[in-house]
Amino acid sequence: MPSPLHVLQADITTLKVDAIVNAANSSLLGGGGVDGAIHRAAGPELLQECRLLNGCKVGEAKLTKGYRLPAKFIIHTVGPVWHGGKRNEADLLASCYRNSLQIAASHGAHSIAFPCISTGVYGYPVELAAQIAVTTVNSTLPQLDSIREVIFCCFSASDFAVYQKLVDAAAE
Ligand code: AR6
Repeated sequence: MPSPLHVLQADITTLKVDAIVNAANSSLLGGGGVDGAIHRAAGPELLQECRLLNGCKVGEAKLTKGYRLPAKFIIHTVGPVWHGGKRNEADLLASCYRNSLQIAASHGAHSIAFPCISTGVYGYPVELAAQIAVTTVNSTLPQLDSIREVIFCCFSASDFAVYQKLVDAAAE
């Protein structure tokens, strides 16, 4: 069976998938990085819907429509800020991936794309974050029948290389 895991170097706002994941902050009212790019591309209706969600805790996920994006849904999750690894960052980051997949599956999504959550402004080392991303997706997918494709959408060539190596190793 072909692996459901794929790695791309792309702007996540351009992907034609059922759901893209946003690396948001707990206000869910927008910000910089991928969050800013998603709000700009989706249009102002996204902020209106986000205002009704009452924010989101670290490690949890909430779903909105995709509005002007090619993606049908946006799943907003809040990654942990990196404090050196001793403040439960790994568990919280794993929860982001698990909860995002679960909410996507509960809305019937077949394909989902993740950015490298927490590895920008929030400072999580990309190698450590990528290991958690790949391991958590691999362990969660068998419980979720609807999801057939998971894309790790990397912005930089160096992030792409990190993920590609891990995904290749996981497929062996
Ligand atoms: N497509 C894909 N990936 C992107 C894009 C894009 N268009 N733009 C940036 N990235 P960050 P965080 C990558 O900082 O660390 C926001 O202000 C980026 O290169 O967006 O979770 C929120 O509101 C990096 O690899 O998210 C929060 O306050 C990855 O996305 C805070 O930043 C994540 O970087 C969240 O910080």
